Amino acid sequence: MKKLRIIMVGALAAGALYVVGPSTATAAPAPRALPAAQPKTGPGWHSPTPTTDLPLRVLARRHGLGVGTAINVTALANDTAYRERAAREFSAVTAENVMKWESLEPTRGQYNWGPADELVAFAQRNGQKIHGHTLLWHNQLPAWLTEGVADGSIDSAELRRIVKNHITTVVKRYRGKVRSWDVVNEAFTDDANPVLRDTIFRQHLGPDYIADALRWAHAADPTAKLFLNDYAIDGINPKSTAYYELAKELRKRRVPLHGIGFQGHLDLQYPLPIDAPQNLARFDRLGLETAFTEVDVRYFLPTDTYKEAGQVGSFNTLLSACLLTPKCVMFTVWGFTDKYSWVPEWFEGQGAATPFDENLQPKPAYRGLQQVLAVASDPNRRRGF
Ligand code: 9MR
Repeated sequence: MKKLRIIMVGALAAGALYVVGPSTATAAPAPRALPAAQPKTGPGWHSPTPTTDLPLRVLARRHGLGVGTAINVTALANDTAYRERAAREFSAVTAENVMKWESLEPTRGQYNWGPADELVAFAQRNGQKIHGHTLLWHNQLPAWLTEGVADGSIDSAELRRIVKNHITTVVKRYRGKVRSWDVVNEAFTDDANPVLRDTIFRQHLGPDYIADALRWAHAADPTAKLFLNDYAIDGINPKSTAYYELAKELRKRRVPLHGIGFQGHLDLQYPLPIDAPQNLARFDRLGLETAFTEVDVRYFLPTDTYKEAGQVGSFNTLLSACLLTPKCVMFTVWGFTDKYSWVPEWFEGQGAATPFDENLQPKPAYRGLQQVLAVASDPNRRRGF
């Protein structure tokens, strides 16, 4: 206590010296004239409150940015408040599960298009673009495929035909409807020296399977933007650098790769990827689109004000990184309400990771996104400073 008091007295004294110092030593310089007040009307002026409380899709429009959400198709069918909020807030949607291989082709040769078609119809009714997720992923593959490969009844040549056929069939069905596809999802390992994951695709189609998949998808819909998508690549780290090197090589070989998806699954117990703008910039310089594709910010419950503030800052960091990147086209959250988030099921004790609570009411994280969209000038097209 005594020690603390001494420090405080010292600090006060230092402060007093600092304040008194300059005026006794030399005359204070005359303040520079303030610029004339900016007019509070006309283009570029956004008065704070009334125009900030607008749906995200409206606020994002002047940036040319899509704001998206993953959609739970069961909730879409059964929950009116969910459906209305999804339509009102977002200009892009991603299927949380129903466009994955296991869901589209549960039995070999028998496609189950129903749920995916419902999502496409919903998006079209509401003027939303669709980000297709995902053509090739080592998870949520149909059992007939993984078992067939494991027991040798599907050999490498056949797997190649099956994969080509899957990509072609799915991309063609949604040609002109899906704006962009995650062609390969989570292709790299997580360790200090990331390499291509040892999936059935890597094993049986060879290391160039990503280029092949991109070419097959491009042939099926030449207008779709083709992405690679992964988690833990939001900042600069060995894994994002592995993507950077791969992207550079694919571009050099003129393989049709058009974008990189940064999932943005953040967790408050880990460092915030504050260098996301620098990371996205290097992909941007390769001529690629970028997007945050699955943003959520989880933490250990219960909620407190520290965590809430951390969550606001985390969402805003990623959104700002996107706005700072000329070709960052989309900012998508992985579910917009805690009511249906994947987080509590997968991480024990964690949750509250989305911008709306379980009653679909806006949380501070949502207000933060609104404010960043409202306040940000577009650094590439509209900054008039
Ligand atoms: O949110 C999805 C969850 O409902 C599924 O059970 C899970 C199965 O692996 O996949 C979740 O979505 C994942 C996405 O497809 C790819 N990136 C990570 C997402 C969260 O796990």
